[in-house]
Amino acid sequence: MGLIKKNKTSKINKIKNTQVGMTHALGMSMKNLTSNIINKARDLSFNQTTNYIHYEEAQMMRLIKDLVDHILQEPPKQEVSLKPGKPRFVVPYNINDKAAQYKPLPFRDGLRKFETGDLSDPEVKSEHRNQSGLSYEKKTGSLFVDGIDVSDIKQGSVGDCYFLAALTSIANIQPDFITQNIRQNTDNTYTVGFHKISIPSKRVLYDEKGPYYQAIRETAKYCIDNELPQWYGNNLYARGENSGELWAALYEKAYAAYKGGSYDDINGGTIATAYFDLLGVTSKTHKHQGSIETTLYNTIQTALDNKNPVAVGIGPDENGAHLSEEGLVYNHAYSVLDVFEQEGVKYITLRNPYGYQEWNGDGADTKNDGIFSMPFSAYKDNFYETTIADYTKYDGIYDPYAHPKYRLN
Ligand SMILES: [Ca+2]
Ligand SMILES: [Ca+2]
Ligand SMILES: [Ca+2]
Repeated sequence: MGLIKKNKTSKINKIKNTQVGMTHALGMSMKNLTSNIINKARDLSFNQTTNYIHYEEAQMMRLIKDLVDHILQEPPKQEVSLKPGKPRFVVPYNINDKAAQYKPLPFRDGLRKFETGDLSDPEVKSEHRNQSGLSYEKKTGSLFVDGIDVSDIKQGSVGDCYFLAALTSIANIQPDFITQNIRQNTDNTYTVGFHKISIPSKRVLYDEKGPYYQAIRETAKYCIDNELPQWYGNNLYARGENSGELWAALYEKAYAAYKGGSYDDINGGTIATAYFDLLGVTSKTHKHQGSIETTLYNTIQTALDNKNPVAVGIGPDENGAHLSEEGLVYNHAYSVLDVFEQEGVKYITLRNPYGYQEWNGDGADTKNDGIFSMPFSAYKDNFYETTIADYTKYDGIYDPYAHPKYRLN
């Protein structure tokens, strides 16, 4: 048994003050719990004769244990300072958690390596550097106008169709991902989240195939301002249908910062790389040559039903032509928006990231907004391979087979 004399209110107050001080340090959510504990301690056993509170140590210990457990569950409120060279963040991605499969990767407070102020603006493409009419200017507008849709993204004068086609396919199917991975900061800068694979330790691991390094996925956030390369007053690179909507151009600018600090660094790439950089997941590519039409159609339909983004690439023309006779752009990437059947014919709906220049064969429409449908058989024949961001299988963090360059044999 322990004793607290109740009429010595100063002692109660002292406890209270200590608790309040602790509450302040730990955050408001602790307040109720600590005052509950104080009240419970008071009510435990007030002895009218002795004017003392008699309390069972076991009871007090339980209360204190509850408090300690609660403290331990509380995430740290202060920012985490991280040593360079140490892994910043390992995402324990549970592939069996169906709900998690479609969740965007959220910003994690406390991981601000790339948020300590504005990064320098990426250099424009080398071919643009000495051209007149070009300037880097603050672009006023809103991050989002009328929500997110595919027309918010139009490719400019850099060859990042693979990135913008991937981004468009995400905007089409998972618009919440976009809103959660780009945000405006209070100082009018913007932060965009990407993903990286790195090797946190040179410790060699072994499996049945031999030695490998463990590769992990990290989140990497890039802070940029609203200065964008302008060409006589218009965005030189990505822009939206509405010139006052900034998110696509800012996403692209942050991607240039992430890929090396120049728009040259994003000039050319693969859809699968873009999906990894954007979503942190591996992709599956389906070569069209030799594939079975129905199987490919069903695979794409299933992917879209499961909200897995899909994009497609078309190879270069043998003779170096820019456009096919039916209006497809060679050496280009398109977003896959939908598949459907009409009167027994299978179709696919695509979008050219240019925001114009459409297929003019069977199924063509008259609105030149870059979105068009074509028979699936023509899709299979004209395009080279379909890439599906693979949420449902494996995200590639810990699997050395998904990242063969980390194998040591
Ligand atoms: Ca700047
Ligand atoms: Ca919009
Ligand atoms: Ca159209």
